[in-house]
Amino acid sequence: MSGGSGAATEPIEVEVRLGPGGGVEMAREVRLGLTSRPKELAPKYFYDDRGSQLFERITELEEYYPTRAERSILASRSVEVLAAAGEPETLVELGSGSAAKTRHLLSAMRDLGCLGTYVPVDISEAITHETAQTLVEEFPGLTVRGLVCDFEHDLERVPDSGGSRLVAFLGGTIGNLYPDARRAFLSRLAALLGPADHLLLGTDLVKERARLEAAYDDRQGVTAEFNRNVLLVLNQELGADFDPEAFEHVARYDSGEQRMDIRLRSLADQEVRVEALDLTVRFADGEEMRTEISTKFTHDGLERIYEEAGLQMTGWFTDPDGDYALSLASPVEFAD
Ligand code: SAH
Ligand code: AVI
Repeated sequence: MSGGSGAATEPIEVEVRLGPGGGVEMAREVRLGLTSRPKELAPKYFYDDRGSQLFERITELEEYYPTRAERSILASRSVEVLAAAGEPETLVELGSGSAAKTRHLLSAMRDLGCLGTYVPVDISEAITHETAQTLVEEFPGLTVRGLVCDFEHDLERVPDSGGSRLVAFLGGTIGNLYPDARRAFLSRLAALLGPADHLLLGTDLVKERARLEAAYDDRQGVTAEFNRNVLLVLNQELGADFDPEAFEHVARYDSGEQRMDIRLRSLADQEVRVEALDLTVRFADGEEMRTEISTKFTHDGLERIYEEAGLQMTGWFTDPDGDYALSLASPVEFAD
């Protein structure tokens, strides 16, 4: 192991910053969501172990093109992306999940000789440990410094291992934030980036309604199961008694807002008890509760979004069909 100072450097260190019950402010947020009109739950609550596994199944579905499209860009252009990002030594990944596509970036970093540290940041503890373990086996010499947290809450706690950083936010997860939250999040991220750092952002692009709605309402019903899983999370974490079969999955494209609007529709008049909140919630037959938005972007729209956050786009990479984009950005304050 290590010699001299005796301070061994572990290949994997993962800090966990989640309170008991899985969510930093889960009780407060869920109470607010269930007592609002219309009712709403935050998508970060999809991702317990089962939710993370269901999401992995979504990424393999015929209808769900974003993962395939993003993988094709990373498989063919990672070296170019890394060169444009100044061959960073550290790869930070927000919402890292299984990091399945991230391997293309890590392989390219290894081939370029700059691979040092990987920093996965995710709200799901099990998948983060699993990913860290798999990656150190796959990339000998790799150091992993993970953080299990709500990245909106704990962004400033992402470990800084020194050297230049590429902060990847893949999968289109930025699209799951509302515009105000997105602006605040990107501004905070911009403030954390140094002169040699870059953001690599994955975004699904605007396209025709039929493809979008099929991608979020697959024939096998995996997305419906993923959506209803949030109810099981509430049962588990907050002692609720939701019957997931009493709700149906709804996925509509809102062309005005350019986003998928994902909901659960109550199939009956029903009452649900949430023990940990000492709350009884009524659902009317047909009442819809939003569980997620998934925003779709355009090149020009994204340029404006970056600008509002103090960032500037420095690279744009799409798949051959133009379904999906990876863009590079850096803080305006360091622009020449
Ligand atoms: N990047 C992967 C996974 C995308 S799924 C891919 O492209 O396939 C979204 C991931 O973000 C999940 O792993 C989920 O656990 C994580 N996530 C969602 N909201 C989060 C939050 N608020 N804080 C931290 N992680 C979050
Ligand atoms: C994680 N996120 C980018 C996915 C998306 O496409 O918005 C989550 C998802 N929801 C339903 N299917 C996939």
